[in-house]
Amino acid sequence: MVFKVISAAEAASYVKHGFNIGLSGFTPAGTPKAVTPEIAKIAEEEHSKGNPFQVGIFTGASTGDATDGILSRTKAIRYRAPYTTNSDFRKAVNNGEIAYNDIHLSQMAQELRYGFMGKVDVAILEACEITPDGKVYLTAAGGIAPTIAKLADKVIIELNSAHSKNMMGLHDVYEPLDPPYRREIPIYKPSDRIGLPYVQVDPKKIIGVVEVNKPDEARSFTKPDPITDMIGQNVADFLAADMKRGIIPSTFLPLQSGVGNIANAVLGALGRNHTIPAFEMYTEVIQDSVIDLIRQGRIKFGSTCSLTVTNNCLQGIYNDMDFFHDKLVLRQSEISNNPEIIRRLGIISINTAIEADIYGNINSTQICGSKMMNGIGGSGDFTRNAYISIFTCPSVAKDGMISSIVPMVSHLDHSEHSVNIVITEQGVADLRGKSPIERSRAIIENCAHPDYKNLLWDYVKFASKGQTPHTMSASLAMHDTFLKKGDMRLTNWEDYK
Ligand code: 0RQ
Repeated sequence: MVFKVISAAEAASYVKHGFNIGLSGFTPAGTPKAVTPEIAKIAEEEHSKGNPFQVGIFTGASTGDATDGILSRTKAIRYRAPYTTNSDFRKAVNNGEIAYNDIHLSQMAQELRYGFMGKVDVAILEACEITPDGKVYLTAAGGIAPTIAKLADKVIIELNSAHSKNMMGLHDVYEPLDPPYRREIPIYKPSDRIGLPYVQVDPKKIIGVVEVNKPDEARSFTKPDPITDMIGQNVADFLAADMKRGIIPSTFLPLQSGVGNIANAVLGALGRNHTIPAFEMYTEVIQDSVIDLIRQGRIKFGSTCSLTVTNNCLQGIYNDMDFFHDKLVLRQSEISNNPEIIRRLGIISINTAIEADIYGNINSTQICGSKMMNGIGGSGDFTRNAYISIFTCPSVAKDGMISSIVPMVSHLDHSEHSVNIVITEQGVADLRGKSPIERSRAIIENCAHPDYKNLLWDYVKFASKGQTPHTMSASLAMHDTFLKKGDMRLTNWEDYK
């Protein structure tokens, strides 16, 4: 190896208080795992001496405990962008200890290039191979790797032997030019390849290579339950019906699907519905369910930013790379989530809401308006540009004490102008071509839980008239009642008139 092999601790010693660190990966897939715990140790040591030590973190999306978890617990993060799912990070953000910038995933790389978030001091890339001239072959995710490698003063490589070198060739690395020189991104179908299979890093910037053998911190999802199964079934039935009446072409359109149990249930139901032909995915995250459907021939091709799969599933892909190499491509988030491509390809997007309001506005990120849950992720990139944008959620949360359908969302991520379809286990509200009042009827009638229907109808009856009827003193009364009494069902409109 022409590059110096260094320990994770030595690599971490290059990171100073106030640095901004760029990380490869997207979800725990492809995220560095050895150097960041050593940075946390330095933070602990410095803090014990009374010295400040905090860094900024730039990533593709969420990471794992070895990054967001450990660094949050040791109070080593000053600033971070974008999406995250870590509970320790969440606590620190909601306590006001970390500045969290929850931007659209497609914008992360370009906002770094534009200089909106300050300089990148060090980039840490997880690789399965590196050549003497600085060709870095990434592992299970594209993230923002080429951008941080280009912008950073110094680069650290985590060469992780837990990832097979069979990964070489799966990535398509392409960085658009910035305005005023940007051209169209020439992807015309999900399987188009437009770039290189590696990230070219200036060898002079590479501090050293840390040899690692650590699998991704993959999460396994709980099995679908009757509620997520019903949501999945409703999505599949809706799409099949739209295809039957010619709104979706008979060849079908590429799908994007978010992450989590509902997404898994939706894909399972789509796979089982044989009136829907084998389809393609143009998405940001591929979970185990997609890999199963590729093996079954129900999904023809998957373009993604990450393989957020269980370690068993990932090993299965590595072992069967002869089968998978022409059925998968890994891209950076700037390309997998690019609005231009999403609109051109006519993607059907399926994402998860925390709550939807009766007019079709969606909150995906904040509980009761102020407590951050995870972040917007790629849901905005896809929703605003989709051929059909779908949001799913159970009709109630916390054993029925919270209705996911409310008069007005307590925080807005996706507006009524972008949201086409809302689906709960109760049914489907098709909002296309409808006025706000027509939308409210469809959402309350088809999506609200029976415990909440009358409460919501009563709100509509007494709301002040207008194009989007609302009474300001009552629009958030269900949330207010939950915060005061612990159950939205106890809302009494008389108290808010
Ligand atoms: O709380 O963890 O205490 O049990 O929220 O909800 O039902 O387990 O569903 O794991 O899919 O998460 C929207 C957060 C849903 C997620 C969200 C509580 C509920 C539970 C989790 P507990 P579930 P999920 C993909 C693209 C971002 C947007 C997106 C998400 C916890 O899907 O982060 O899709 N989406 N991005 O009890 C209070 C409500 C609630 C509520 C749910 N109305 N009020 N609590 N919960 N609804 C990501 C990427 O781009 C990589």
